[in-house]
Amino acid sequence: MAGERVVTYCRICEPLCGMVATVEDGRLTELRPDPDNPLSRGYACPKGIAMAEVHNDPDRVLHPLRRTGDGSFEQVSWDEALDDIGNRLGAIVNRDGGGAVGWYFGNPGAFSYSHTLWVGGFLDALGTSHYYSAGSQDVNNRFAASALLYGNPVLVPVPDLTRTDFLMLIGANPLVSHGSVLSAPRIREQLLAIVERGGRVAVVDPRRTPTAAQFEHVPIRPDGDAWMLLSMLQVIFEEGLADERYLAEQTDGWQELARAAAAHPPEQTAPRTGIEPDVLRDLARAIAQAEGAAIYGRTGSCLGRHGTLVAFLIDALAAATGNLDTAGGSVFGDPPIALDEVAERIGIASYDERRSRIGNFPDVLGNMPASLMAEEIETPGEGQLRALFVSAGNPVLSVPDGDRLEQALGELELMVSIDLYVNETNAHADYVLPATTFYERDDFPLPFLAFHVPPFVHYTERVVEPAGEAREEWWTIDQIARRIGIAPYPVPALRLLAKLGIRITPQRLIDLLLRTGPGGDLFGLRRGGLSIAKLRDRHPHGLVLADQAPGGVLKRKLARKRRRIQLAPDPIREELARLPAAEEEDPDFPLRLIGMRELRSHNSWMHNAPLLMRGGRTQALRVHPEDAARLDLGDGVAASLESKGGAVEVPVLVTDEMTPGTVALPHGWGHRGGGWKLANANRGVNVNRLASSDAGDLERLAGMAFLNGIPVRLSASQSPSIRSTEASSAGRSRGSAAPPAASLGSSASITSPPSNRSSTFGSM
Ligand SMILES: Nc1nc2c(c(=O)[nH]1)N[C@H]1C(S)=C(S)[C@@H](COP(=O)(O)OP(=O)(O)OC[C@H]3O[C@@H](n4cnc5c(=O)[nH]c(N)nc54)[C@H](O)[C@@H]3O)O[C@H]1N2
Ligand SMILES: Nc1nc2c(c(=O)[nH]1)N[C@H]1C(S)=C(S)[C@@H](COP(=O)(O)OP(=O)(O)OC[C@H]3O[C@@H](n4cnc5c(=O)[nH]c(N)nc54)[C@H](O)[C@@H]3O)O[C@H]1N2
Ligand code: SF4
Ligand SMILES: [Mo]
Repeated sequence: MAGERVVTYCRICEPLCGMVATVEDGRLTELRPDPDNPLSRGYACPKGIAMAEVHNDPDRVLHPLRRTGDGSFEQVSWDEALDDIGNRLGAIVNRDGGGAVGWYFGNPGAFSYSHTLWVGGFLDALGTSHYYSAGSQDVNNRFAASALLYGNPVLVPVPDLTRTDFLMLIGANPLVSHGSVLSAPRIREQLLAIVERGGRVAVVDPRRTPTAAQFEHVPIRPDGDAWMLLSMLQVIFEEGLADERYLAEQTDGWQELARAAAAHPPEQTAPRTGIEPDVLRDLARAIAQAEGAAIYGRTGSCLGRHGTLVAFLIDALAAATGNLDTAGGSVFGDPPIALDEVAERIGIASYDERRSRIGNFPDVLGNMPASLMAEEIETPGEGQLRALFVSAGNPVLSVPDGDRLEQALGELELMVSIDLYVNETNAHADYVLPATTFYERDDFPLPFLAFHVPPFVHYTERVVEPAGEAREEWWTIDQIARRIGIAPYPVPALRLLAKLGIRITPQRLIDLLLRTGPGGDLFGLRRGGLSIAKLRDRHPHGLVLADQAPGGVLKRKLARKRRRIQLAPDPIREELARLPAAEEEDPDFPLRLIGMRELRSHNSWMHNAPLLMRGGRTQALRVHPEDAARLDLGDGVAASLESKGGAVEVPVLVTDEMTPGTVALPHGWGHRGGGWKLANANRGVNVNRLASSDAGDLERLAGMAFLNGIPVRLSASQSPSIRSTEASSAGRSRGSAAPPAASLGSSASITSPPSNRSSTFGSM
């Protein structure tokens, strides 16, 4: 194969698989899995391979764009764009203060340490609370729970996959998502290994997902997780299975938690969870009796009405059974940069230190609920949101009630986006500024360091120079900051130094953090310690730091602060008191809508890659055969799906992988109008039109959007506008027409997976 091979890693999702890029004449022409990456060992999924098409996409934005009077965009120079943005932003800040400026930071941003650090610094320097991200649609409840349990939102446990005997997955589908808040390449193999060594993997999910089909499926009613966990605790305390020594030594408030759980025996919660009491008792006993049991919740456990309580109860169950911070249980990473300590020192490890102007929600890591953005723009008064930046995000599709947000965006005085594409959101921006892809920037997996089991670090230089006039986000942020006279640094001391003319780059900052961290070389004082240069020069494939996750990390960290695990903090007590005894039924909306992810989609942004769109695939609503028969809906039939807030028309896919009464529709579709032509040609619908952005509908403790378990009704569509053939091709394409998962053996070719059954296809 011609061209230079450059070793790097993928940054689409959290396993961060090793990649080898082929570079010809300065162009990235091909991506292949890196056989020498010690964790991913030659594995990459179809999205990772297709990233070459995103990178070279003719629809990609490569020059600064300015919106014209008729709503289209024209190319302008960087100076022209930055000067005008600086002037307009400066005028808003002078008039209303920094608190009128906001930022929505999307999911791909989190994969870039420089982007993450400079956005935080920019907003801190402005002194604004309008910081929004994908977190309130994803994981902020998990951070809030950690703040309540451990006093630090960034201390998040991960399942000790290599040693656990019992893994309970709650609302996670890692065979498709590849794992999240957990960086574990080849996760399917890791899960299979648990079973092979005599352990169990139970998957609590309303849908028989590929992960559930492969292991033990425990179907649950949407949003029943809090009741399920309370019942498991009830069984554990009632049957004397609790590890009282662990509880007495390391926790406060466990008796109170036990009393709260006592009110929820499995028989009582069965109507709410849909789980047979015997099944739940068996699960609870198995966890208590396993040598090491790990309980792991992901988005399906986060996006109901009680996400923070659920995340809290997951760790409480681990603590009650002595499985927290111990081998084979839920463990805490101990990476070479102690992110929890750094975050504490520079003041970003915050929870409930500020409240949102609308709805009085607590901040989580400085983030406010993104569902509130529209209302923050619409509502006059002190702190009204007047200028909004959106980087690496598409909230019109990803946040509840995109229609309302879209309207509100039109009321802003200034909107600026930094992105690879003109998407459904930044189509409303005054400027769209071209970002580099991750292959055009250096990276270090700062936010994911503690989520690797075993601990692992990796550094990569950029693989190719930025295409066109694309620039890294931190550079763009720095340029705008200079024009309004601020320094966008995440550390207050650095902002002071900037006043003396001393400026720093993210590359310098990350090296400083690494070298002075627990694994650092202390600038030569610690032999064998790490620096960025050392990682780059000696460990291009990444470096495994230990065979196993260390145990006892939490104990050590809490001891230093003279703190214990809090099992009955006030906000949780109040939340428990608020838990309704029964589900609120509305006969007008008898079904429950949940989300799902697809192997060949990545939220909203990979529908323009031809490799991923092959086979005429489109979005479809999964409906159980019983519900379909009752409603007289067949495969491919167009249906109207309505919630109290909105309606969409979708083709139906009848499948017994659903539980009766529950329907599933993927998010990230509903493309129109932006610059991505192939995506627009396969548009689908925006499921989040059915979700509510009202403050009263958000989860109280972290402002989580309510996206799983939305009450809906379904009927045959009256409109002939949906082509029914699309739906049936959506069903068929899962097995046959999809691109193969890549695996690199001795030859550099992509081989087809051994099986094309939908339960195993391409997920590892
Ligand atoms: N291919 C692909 N991979 C991805 C992404 C993608 O879009 N495509 N997105 C990435 C991102 S941003 C993230 S955050 C991760 C998410 O990673 P995961 O959370 O593992 O991904 P999901 O497939 O959404 O899994 C959530 C599961 O929860 C179930 N569920 C829904 N409601 C409930 C409920 O009330 N209770 C329970 N117990 N389960 C419920 C759903 O059926 C679904 O199977 O995936 C990442 N990886
Ligand atoms: N109903 C429902 N809604 C959901 C979810 C769900 O499960 N159900 N999941 C939620 C979750 S977990 C998430 S994470 C969110 C995602 O929501 P968002 O983060 O708002 O949206 P994405 O679809 O990830 O869009 C990312 C944008 O970033 C751009 N981009 C990609 N790489 C880069 C880069 O390196 N730099 C820059 N500047 N731009 C880049 C892409 O072109 C795209 O426009 O969706 C949430 N919404
Ligand atoms: S699973 Fe796929 S998208 Fe995720 S990091 Fe690996 S190759 Fe990239
Ligand atoms: Mo996410």
